[in-house]
Amino acid sequence: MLFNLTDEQLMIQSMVREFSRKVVAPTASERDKTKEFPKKNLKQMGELGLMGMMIPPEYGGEGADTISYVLALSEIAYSCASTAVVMSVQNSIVCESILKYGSEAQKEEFLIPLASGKMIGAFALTEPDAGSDPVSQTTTAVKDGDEYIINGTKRFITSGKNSGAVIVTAKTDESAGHRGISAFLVSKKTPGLVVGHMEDKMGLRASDTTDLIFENCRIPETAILGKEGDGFKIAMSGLDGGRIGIAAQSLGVAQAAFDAAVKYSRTRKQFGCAISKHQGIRWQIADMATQIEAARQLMLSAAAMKDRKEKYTVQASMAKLFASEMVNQITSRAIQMHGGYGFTKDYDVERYYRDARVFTIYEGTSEIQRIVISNNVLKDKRKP
Ligand code: COS
Repeated sequence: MLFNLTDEQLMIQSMVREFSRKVVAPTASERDKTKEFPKKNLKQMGELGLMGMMIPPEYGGEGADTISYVLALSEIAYSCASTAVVMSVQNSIVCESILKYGSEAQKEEFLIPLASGKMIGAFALTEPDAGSDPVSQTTTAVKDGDEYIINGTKRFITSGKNSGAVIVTAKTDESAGHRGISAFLVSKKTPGLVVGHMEDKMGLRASDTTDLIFENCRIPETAILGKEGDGFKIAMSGLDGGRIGIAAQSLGVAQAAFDAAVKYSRTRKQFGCAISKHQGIRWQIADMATQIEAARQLMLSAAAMKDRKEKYTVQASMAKLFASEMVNQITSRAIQMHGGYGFTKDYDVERYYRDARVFTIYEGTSEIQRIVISNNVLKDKRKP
């Protein structure tokens, strides 16, 4: 499929590119060292309409399409992957799930501040012993009159500390498999909900990743998202959109690493000429450019399918699988092209390499994407 981006999509891409390079990039390396959450940048991104891009204006968003969103997200990831992951979780799995499944009251209370960037959102599915297999989660939500009582621990929650609201999944019926999981939209101020251990990660260091602990956390029954038993479906459909976002993050970081490597190859001289004159380097540049372009097309294709309201689960998995594996190769090659300098903190490629590592892991590992894709090809579900 040939993508002719519309004037509006190109305008959004160029506006975000300018903002990202001028405002987000200059402090990214420092943030990586200090682990300071990019609050100021995110506030400005909210003002630019980047925190609820696909949400209609009546709920505080921009009403943009998915293609515009992935273009914008790639541009933010180009400068700072930590900032991009917060934008990604907020736009797709948080805002879109509330838009799709939330009540009017939930939209009023949470979607409007989230989509306009006044509040940060989190999504809590993973647990210490339930990652790739979310059906094995043990967090429970027990009905008590017109309330639910939630107990359990969620792990690796992006924006766990800095969020104002969280979508949490919990079992409302422990004997019903995936149909016994429900989702709830919970204010972080709720008594019984505490932020636990904060991870010390190799990359995405300015994005906070924490445990969220629910201890007899009482929420009103109106906090449910959708209806009882909808939680697994809400998570899976949210992850479909989220996975296109990981492809966009991968693309942004890959492009940044590639641009840095090309620039370096033109200035670094060995054996009497710029290393870009050596065939070994030229072939690497050609392969890297081709891999990036292939990932871009997969990402745009999945986004276009979502915009056309077609079923895009498999294409989202393909885009995520290919782009996240691609960026790990590109960032590694970019370091190799920088030689010893690439191994130092003086060059950004070292940060890109660390940031990219999680892309083949979060929102479904590469192995999970292969399960989704092969199930679809074989029309036959695998044995776990
Ligand atoms: N959108 C909406 N519903 C979906 C869906 C999707 N993409 N994928 C599955 N479902 C629904 C199915 O329709 C089915 O519902 P019914 O039984 O009501 O028909 C149900 O979910 C179960 O589907 P299925 O049996 O295909 O799911 P599996 O248990 O075989 O496997 C995988 C699902 C492995 C793909 C899933 O567990 C998964 O994605 N795991 C990774 C989780 C993950 O990404 N974790 C990281 C979280 S970071 S927030």
